[in-house]
Amino acid sequence: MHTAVEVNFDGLVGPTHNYGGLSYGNMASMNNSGRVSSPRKAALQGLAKMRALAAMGLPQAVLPPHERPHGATLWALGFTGSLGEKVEAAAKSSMPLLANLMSASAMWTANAATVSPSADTADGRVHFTPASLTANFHRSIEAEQSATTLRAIFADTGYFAVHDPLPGGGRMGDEGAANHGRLCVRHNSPGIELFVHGASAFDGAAKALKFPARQALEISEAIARRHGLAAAHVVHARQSPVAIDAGAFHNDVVSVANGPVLFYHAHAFADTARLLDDIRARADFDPVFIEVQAAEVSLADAIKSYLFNSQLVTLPGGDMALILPEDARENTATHAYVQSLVASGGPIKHAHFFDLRESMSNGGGPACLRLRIVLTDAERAAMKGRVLLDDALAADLEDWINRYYREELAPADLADPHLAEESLVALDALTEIMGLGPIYDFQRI
Ligand code: SUG
Repeated sequence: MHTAVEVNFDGLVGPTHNYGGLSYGNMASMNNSGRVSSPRKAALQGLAKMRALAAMGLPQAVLPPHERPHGATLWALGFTGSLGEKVEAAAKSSMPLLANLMSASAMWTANAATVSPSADTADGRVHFTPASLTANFHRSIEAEQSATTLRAIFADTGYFAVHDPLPGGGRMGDEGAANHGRLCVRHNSPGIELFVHGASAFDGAAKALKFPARQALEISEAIARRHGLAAAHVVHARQSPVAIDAGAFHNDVVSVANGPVLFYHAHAFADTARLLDDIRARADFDPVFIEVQAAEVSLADAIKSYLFNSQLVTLPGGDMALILPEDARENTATHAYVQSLVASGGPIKHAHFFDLRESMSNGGGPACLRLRIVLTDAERAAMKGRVLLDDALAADLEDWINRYYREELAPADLADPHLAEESLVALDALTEIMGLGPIYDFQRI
């Protein structure tokens, strides 16, 4: 029997990281719109988390940022001339439009794709569906690059199937692994894949919401079908409308699964009792449900502190640990809860806090920054490129960040044609470091 491990693929924060106020329904993005960002700090904070998890003995990998500004979309929108000229013309036409094309939002790789491990799929390959992310324009332009990058790394079609993003107009949204979890006892045997949706695309329920329900039931069902998952191993659950309207724009803001554990807020799901029954009915192991009551941590505190946007990981010795943002330590109710949780004698025995403020200020916590990919030894060996983080790669990435990234970025700087040039020069150098070949459009023209 092959061993299989979960590899966390973190998104490297791109050189144009900024606060564009682009995500309606995401409180942090809405509240921090227009603030001055620090791309360098953001990238270094993310890298520090990757290094720390690798040092805990957890397999860690990196996904590169996307091309920003997005030249192909500038061109498609009728902006012509050199890159600098396109950026200047776009800035004159609409700064909000330019902000969309400059966003470094691809850092949140939990939204890059939904991934099913080979133990779960009919053809025994790892299946990927890059997310269409159609709920937000700045994120919808990620889909094509995510597919290209995944195909560069997971190029061996004997082991991997990287599908095209699903069609998505209207409410047929796909937000990737942020609405997907997997329960299992061992990664190399079939797990239960948990798909969470905001609403059906067609029943009108989403219209009653204040904030968008980003993931459609029909999309989750399509992914389960095309990945070849056995119906007996799939569970669909609906997000609670209350959670969406309180700011849980993705389910991973209010729940996280790892191994046999589902850790979630009492208000995360529309029908919790049914979800737990569905899991119990399918599990050939004892699932562990850790439900946090509103009296312990209110929904508002959970969303503000990102308690559930932690990474729940299994350490090499078998203990589970929560990887939390500093914000969860600063929030009194959340911190008290975490202290009681690790002391309770349950499976979660450790809590580690990381300063991820630059990403958090756009609504991206530890779990948003990583895409979990379960791989057997043979699949891991079949990956292309220098993506697995070791000390040497971490040192090269740190040098690269310090060399190319700006210390600060104000909203008006997005119109600076030099920033656009700097960004592409940096990405060109990165593909050399990561041995990925010409994955960006600008490298192929
Ligand atoms: O899609 N924020 C992202 C945050 C994604 C978090 N990911 C997960 N929960 N898995 C979003 O709302 C804000 C960008 C800005 O406003 O500049 C943004 O896109």
